[in-house]
Amino acid sequence: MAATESNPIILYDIISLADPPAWSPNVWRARFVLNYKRLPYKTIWVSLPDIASTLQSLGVEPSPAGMPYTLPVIADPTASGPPKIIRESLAIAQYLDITYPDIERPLFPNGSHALQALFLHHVSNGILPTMRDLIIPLVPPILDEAALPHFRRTREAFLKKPLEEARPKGAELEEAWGKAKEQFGVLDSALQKNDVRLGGTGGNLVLGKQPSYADFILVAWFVAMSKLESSEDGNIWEKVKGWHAGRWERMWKECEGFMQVM
Ligand SMILES: N[C@@H](CCC(=O)N[C@@H](CS)C(=O)NCC(=O)O)C(=O)O
Repeated sequence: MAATESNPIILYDIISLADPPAWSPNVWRARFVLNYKRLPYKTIWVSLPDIASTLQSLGVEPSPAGMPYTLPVIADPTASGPPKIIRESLAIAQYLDITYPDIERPLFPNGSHALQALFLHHVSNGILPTMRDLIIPLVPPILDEAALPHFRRTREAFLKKPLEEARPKGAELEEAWGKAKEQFGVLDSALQKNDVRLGGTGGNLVLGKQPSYADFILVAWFVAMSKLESSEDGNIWEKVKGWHAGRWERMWKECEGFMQVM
């Protein structure tokens, strides 16, 4: 609990050619948390192929599952001794919420942990699998040159296809968007239960009017989508934001106050 304006938390983020350079949806989750909790922080920008060496220099061990070194990572200064290094977006959110309690702005308000876990589960396992072929092939134009070979190698191994062939076309493209919209529809039906006519609080967020981590995990993806363009679909966020009577655009607007890039 030692971060101050002059000794801020360091957020390691992935650089891009976008303006501002923050594009990684997983890092946006951590950025939303830092901004929402009004914590002093500073970004260190890292090119994708330099993530491993940067994290090794901080003493981070390779992850046993998935990619060995990923961002976000934060370094939280301590009163004496080395900073505390935290990896993984959810662990960072939980750590910051506990280490820097802010009764006005809890990320996980009492009683909402299970609901938020279910929301995160659906975003990760319902929505994202339907979006990956639509999104990943669109990332190269926003990457710095040094990152391109790394991105191609790792993503083609994951997609099991050349990037140029991974995005669906024609009727398959329409079908892919339909599947993605269906998964968003599951969240839309749940969020409709916040309606005042059903006894809810109203509002455009998962917990109604009170922001929480669940909003940030979804809007982090919207921010990433807003940086991506396709010749068939135009800007990806522009396509998604009007779905479900504009619900997602309203959610974005509620989170706009927490989008600073420090
Ligand atoms: N489970 C991790 C996933 C993080 C992740 O996949 N980050 C990506 C960027 S969005 C990354 O750092 N990739 C490194 C690479 O591509 O080498 C988290 O939630 O923090």
